[in-house]
Amino acid sequence: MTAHPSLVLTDEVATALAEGAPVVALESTIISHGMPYPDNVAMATEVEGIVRTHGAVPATIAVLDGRPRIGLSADDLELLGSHPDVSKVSVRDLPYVVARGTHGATTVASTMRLASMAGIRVFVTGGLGGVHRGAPQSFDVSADLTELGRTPLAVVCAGVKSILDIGLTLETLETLGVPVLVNGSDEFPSFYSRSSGFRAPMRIDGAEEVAAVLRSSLDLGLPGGLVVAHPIPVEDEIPADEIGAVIARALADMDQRGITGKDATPYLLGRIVELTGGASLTANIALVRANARLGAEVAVALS
Ligand code: PSU
Ligand code: MN
Repeated sequence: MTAHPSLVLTDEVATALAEGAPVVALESTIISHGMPYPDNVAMATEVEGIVRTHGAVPATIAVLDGRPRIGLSADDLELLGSHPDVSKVSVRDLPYVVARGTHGATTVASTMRLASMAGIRVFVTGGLGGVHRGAPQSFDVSADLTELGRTPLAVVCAGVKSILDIGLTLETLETLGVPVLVNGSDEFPSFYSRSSGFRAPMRIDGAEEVAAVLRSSLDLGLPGGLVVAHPIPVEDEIPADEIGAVIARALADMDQRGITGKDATPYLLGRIVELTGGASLTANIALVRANARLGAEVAVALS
């Protein structure tokens, strides 16, 4: 397929896609609103390197000066990590930032959409958005889930954080017709921890098996994507009870400050880093590294 004409691709990404070479999409909200500077820029740069080392071309996605960009330079990553006026852009925000010519960091949902418009089939991130705790009252359900139901792309992540309601998130993914694969484990992971108390909806072992499921989904003409949950490496894990107490505190602080809507996830991520004295950031970076490697292997297996 040819990329949508509104997208701006780097030569490297355009060539790789034209040749059917492996390409891995990466999101930018994790850079601008998910981690502090300068660790965020270092992480983004390192992750691109890991994707390359494992044989694929990285395509970090963002909107810069109103233009949806597929593949970024080192200067672009620096801007996304440090510029104060980069808004968090989910699918509903895309037309607004494009029309106004401003900068936007793309979430899982909008990155999926733009990647798919470019012809990319594999996407690596840290954690997925989902159904927030208290959603039966607040209706706060991430557009990441809706997008997974309608955009055909494999999303490699470390599961969902227990800042969310993991059970309701898995139920919603089932309703939306999204396969949830867990790599190498019978339990769905909860980002910082390999355990969550929820069984893996479907288990696979290795990149070849992920690629086979993705190919089958595409062959069947199913509209949606796949969640590929990759548990954090054992040596980087934070025990569930330890991080659970921190998350409870962060959620209470958020309620007390009256933070809701699109500001909820960035606030919680930042507060957890503060409350753990940076330990959560170390774990977060470690799991993204592991995901980058698996994602590159999936893209290679697919090509
Ligand atoms: N969860 C994380 N790290 C993140 C995000 C979620 O552990 O960086 C980001 C992703 O970009 C995700 C977005 O798509 O937050 C979800 O935001 P919301 O809950 O507002 O949909
Ligand atoms: Mn939300």
